[in-house]
Amino acid sequence: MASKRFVGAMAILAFVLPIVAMATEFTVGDDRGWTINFDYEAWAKDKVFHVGDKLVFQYTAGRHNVFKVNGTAFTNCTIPPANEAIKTGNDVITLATPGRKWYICGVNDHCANYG
Ligand SMILES: *[C@@H]1O[C@H](CO)[C@@H](O)[C@H](O)[C@H]1NC(C)=O
Ligand SMILES: *[C@@H]1O[C@H](CO)[C@@H](O)[C@H](O)[C@H]1NC(C)=O
Ligand SMILES: [Cu+2]
Repeated sequence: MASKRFVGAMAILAFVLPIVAMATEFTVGDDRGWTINFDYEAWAKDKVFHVGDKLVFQYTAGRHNVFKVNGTAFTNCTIPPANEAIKTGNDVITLATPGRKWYICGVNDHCANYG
């Protein structure tokens, strides 16, 4: 199934490997944080995530949010119910299990970033 997403979409896929001795904290998007028009695919590509590591999503509360979704919802930008949103603006998510993890922004069309 072809992705409908464009470069700059607020959607991130992390491959999480088994636990290591020292956990790492990753600020998603580094200095840019969680925002539109940032290539999260490229950001994640050269990172190695392990169980116990943390993903920190930083943004102005209200502008964006974070939903943990499955691969189908990630591919289709299907936004879960609003009550599942993580939305403090400094959202720390601990990678608790190995495998693929998907996170998207549920505000407007940020996930697909149609513009
Ligand atoms: C993905 O999540 C959606 C919404 O929660 C659910 O309906 C669907 O069955 C899930 N798909 C898989 C492959 O788990
Ligand atoms: C995802 O999108 C594809 C292609 O548009 C569609 O065929 C499929 O039914 C969608 N899946 C869900 C769970 O919405
Ligand atoms: Cu957003």
